[in-house]
Amino acid sequence: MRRRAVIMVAGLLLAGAARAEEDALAEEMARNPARFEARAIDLIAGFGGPGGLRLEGIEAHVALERAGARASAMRRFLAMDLDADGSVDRNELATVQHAASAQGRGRMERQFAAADADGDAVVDAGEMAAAGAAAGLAALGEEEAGLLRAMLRLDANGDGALSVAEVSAAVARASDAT
Ligand SMILES: [Ca+2]
Ligand SMILES: [Ca+2]
Repeated sequence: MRRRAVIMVAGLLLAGAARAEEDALAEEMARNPARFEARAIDLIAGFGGPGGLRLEGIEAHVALERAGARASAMRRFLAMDLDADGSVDRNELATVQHAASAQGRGRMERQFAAADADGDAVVDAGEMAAAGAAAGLAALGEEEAGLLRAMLRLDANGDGALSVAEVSAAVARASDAT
């Protein structure tokens, strides 16, 4: 009995999440239809196959964006690892800061402090990876990823792929409605 209630609640929550995603999609479309359409068409061109954009294409886009931001963040720390032992300590930070602009010094200080999760004045390999992961999520967050995945709701003929025609039709419908 209780289990059934749990399953029902879980089902309601899932339905709620799907609705929230749908609302977010409609909102995004209404906010700036032309920009939404352009972005969707770019995604289809960049990550879609012959039939259009599938979920795998969206996931590839999300992963690529995050990997780029992750690599940039990790590269900054790797460039400070002067003795190549896989971690950055305060001495290394100070040496690198010495050669940087005043603005750069402040930024490095903030990045170092933010990455040093355990506060031991060393950014170790695990903390570098975590800083990279955080930068990836900051570049393309879960909310935005959910919105991109929700674009597949515009797949009007239900073949699992979103075409330019389907996007344009959905945007036209949304514009008519407002
Ligand atoms: Ca080092
Ligand atoms: Ca640390």
